[in-house]
Amino acid sequence: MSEISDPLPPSWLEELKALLGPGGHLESDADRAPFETDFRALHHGHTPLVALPDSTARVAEFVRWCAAHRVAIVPQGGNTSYCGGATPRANGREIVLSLRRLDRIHSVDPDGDALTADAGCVLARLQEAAAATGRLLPMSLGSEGSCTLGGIISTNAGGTAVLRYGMMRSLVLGLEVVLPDGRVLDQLTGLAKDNTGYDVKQLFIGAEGTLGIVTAACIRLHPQPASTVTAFAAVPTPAAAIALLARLRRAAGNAVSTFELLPRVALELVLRHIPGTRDPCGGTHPWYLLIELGLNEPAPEAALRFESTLAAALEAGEITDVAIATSGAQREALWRLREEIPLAQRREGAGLKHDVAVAVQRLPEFISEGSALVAGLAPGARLVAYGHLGDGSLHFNLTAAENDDGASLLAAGDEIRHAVHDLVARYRGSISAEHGIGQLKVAELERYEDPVALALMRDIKRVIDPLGIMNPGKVLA
Ligand code: 2HG
Ligand code: ZN
Repeated sequence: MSEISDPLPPSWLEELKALLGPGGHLESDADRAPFETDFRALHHGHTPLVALPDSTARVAEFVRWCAAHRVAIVPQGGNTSYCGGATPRANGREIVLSLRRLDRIHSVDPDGDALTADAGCVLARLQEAAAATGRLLPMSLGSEGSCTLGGIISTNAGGTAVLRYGMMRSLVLGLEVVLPDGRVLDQLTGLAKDNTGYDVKQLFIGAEGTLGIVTAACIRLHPQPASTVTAFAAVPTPAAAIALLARLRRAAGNAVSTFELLPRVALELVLRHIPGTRDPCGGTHPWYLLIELGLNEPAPEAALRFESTLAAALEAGEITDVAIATSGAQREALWRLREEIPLAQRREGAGLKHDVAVAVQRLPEFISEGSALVAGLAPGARLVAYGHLGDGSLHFNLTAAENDDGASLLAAGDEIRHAVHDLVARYRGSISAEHGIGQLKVAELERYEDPVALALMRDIKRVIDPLGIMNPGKVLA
């Protein structure tokens, strides 16, 4: 860790503590520690104190003070970033601003299909609040028990229902944002239609806290489907999986909400490391899919129609085996086979992650070219390429060979990453499909982003945050 060059004067910290009020900060080493390291333990920084304001007005006051003193701010929600986007750097001059005390649900409006809440609300709580009124908040991801509304907006989170409902951006109806000079942008209107000039709130979605601090949001809700059907299917190839997706869409339109691909090795890792899991299909197959549809017809009809579509897919050779959930418990068991892959991969040992996207139709070609590429660069390593096939987004991850401590895989990490990302660039894909840039991929963004887009990003950053106090070193160098 680099040294603390020039600590903030103690009198400044006293001023800040007074400004933040009772319960408004954390200061001891033990209290700060969880805020100074990211969830993957890849990044370690230092903050002199963690600010915990309890209102938007207090956030604004805090930001005004930071702007006046040129002190940098690192906004943090549930601290579940995969790219170190919410971890301070090691210079000791950046103050972590946790939004966790901003946790009020303002309103849930089932008729207007909107929910308004503070940035610090945990996603699972918002999903429950929506469900209690018969509505669906369709953002769904592994960290939903700890990630926060402000965090998933600031990172434009994806998850496992993007195919039907889009990424977080498509769920945002309104935002409240504290700007880097302390002004408050109040666009908590919840309007579905508003064509009054530039839609400035869009700038803050996916900006990873580099342009301002999201303090509250109005989110679009959806009707809850009358019934849900869930299946785990074995497929011979990714191309067959894509043919199946087209078949399901012909039969059920946009009811397909989840279409997740996983290779045999991913299933094996889950079966090995996650107690209570079991393989629902007979035999071994190279690829599997977790499929879910939310339908408007009652359960018996929905199940019959789904089964007949899958029977036709079996006949066409698109799938080779399938297990359909017939109870809530079975559905959960099938979901665990997909959701626990990241944990199982972690438990298996050292690995590399690549969060990439290419056009859905080109994914099979990308997977075979990419497999050959990494086999050459990391002989023996296991490719665990899984993810959101329906969105063209894959976690093109590697795990070291069995009984290998992974040292050589990690040592070759940069070379492998560049090779994978070069391939992605040739496919005109994305080097960060859903996890963002944070501090991990700043150089990658510079290397692969369209120069015109990059120049515009820098212009926007300069205009909105001329002092450069908002989450410095993230997204842009
Ligand atoms: C998922 O899809 C997450 O499960 C995590 O985006 C992916 O751990 C990963 O590489
Ligand atoms: Zn993912």
